[in-house]
Amino acid sequence: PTAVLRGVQVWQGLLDRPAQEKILQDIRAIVVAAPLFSPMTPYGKPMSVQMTSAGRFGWVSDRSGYRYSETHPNGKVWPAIPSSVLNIWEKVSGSDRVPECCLINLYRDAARMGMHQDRDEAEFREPVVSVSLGDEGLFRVGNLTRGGKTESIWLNSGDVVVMGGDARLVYHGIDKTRAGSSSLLNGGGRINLTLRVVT
Ligand code: MD3
Ligand code: FE
Repeated sequence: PTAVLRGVQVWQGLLDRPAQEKILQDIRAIVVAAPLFSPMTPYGKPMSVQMTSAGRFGWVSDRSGYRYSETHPNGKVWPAIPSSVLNIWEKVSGSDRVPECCLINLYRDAARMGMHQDRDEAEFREPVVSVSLGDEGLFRVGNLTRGGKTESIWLNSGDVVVMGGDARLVYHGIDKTRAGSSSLLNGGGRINLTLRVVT
């Protein structure tokens, strides 16, 4: 990694522009089959980030809460995770397993993601791998419990982040994105992919 924040490994510039464009092309096909949606929080307010997934499981949220589901809210199974994305997992995860979910987050305008833990997966010994595409996003890493000091880093298009070991359960979020900082996405915005083992 080129940077480590509280055990979170950041591989800056891992993906060159052609690799980013290939992944984006694959993501576009996924979004046609599994349209983006704004998940409803249990409080009844939609999240500012739009989401969809690929893989055996996708992440959904509705009045009954957050959970992994084998189907999109439209009732269909999720598209497969493309090899362009699986290749990244193989390179950096150090895991013997295959990812079962590729969550796709789209940040447009003032979308952000508040500080949270990822703990809906059954196996915390497996890492989470994240891929940033498009506009820069200000990523914040905290602690194993809510509150306390935090560290931040701007994630650029092509950066890959690995959360494994003790870092797997740290609080983290995206405070904001920098509009116009990348020309990758038509219409601007930031896409983040997270690869996870769920079961
Ligand atoms: C640290 N996504 O989807 S990616 C998420 O950029 C999520 O969309 C953010 O947090 C985004 O849950 C941040 C980096 C990331 C992802 C998962 C983690 C950092 C993590 C899990 C544990 C610790
Ligand atoms: Fe997260």
